[in-house]
Amino acid sequence: MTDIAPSPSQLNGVIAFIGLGANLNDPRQQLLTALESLAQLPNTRLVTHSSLYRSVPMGPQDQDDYINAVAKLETQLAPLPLLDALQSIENRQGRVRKEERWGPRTLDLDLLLYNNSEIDHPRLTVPHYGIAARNFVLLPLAEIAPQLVFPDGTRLPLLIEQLDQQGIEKL
Ligand code: ROI
Repeated sequence: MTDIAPSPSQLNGVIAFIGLGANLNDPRQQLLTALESLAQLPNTRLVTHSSLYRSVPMGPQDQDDYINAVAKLETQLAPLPLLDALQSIENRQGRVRKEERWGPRTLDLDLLLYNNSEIDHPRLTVPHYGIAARNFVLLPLAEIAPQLVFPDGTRLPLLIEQLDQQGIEKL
């Protein structure tokens, strides 16, 4: 009997969407490096990602514009191991967690959605709490998953219709 290792294209896992954001230390490059790291995660395939977007900061305005994107993964990692993997990518790219709420950051990786699951854990809330109100999440998400329906039945196209699309530009 011959053992044949499954090639990444045969991986069967669940779909997870990751929000990427950065506004320090060459934010475009931060996102490109992070996308490469996502593609290297174990037992995971980077299915696709959105364009990069430039967005005005939500929160304190005395910080630079952000670069944002959304990535679609197929993964066999459970939610918390996936969260650990995302945080280790953030840390490798020089993320320092500061006291200041909503301050600038070199890289934010948010687990937005995990396989139509609703997760309420001390370390992890899925869907991500800010998802429905943030144009820098919804627009890139709609670019790669235009017909997406959230676990609570909310339809992404409806949110996009109602969305304030000021202050964001596709690059
Ligand atoms: N604002 C924008 N435009 N993009 C972000 O990714 C982002 N991330 C944050 C806060 C500080 C809330 N503001 C942001 O964490």
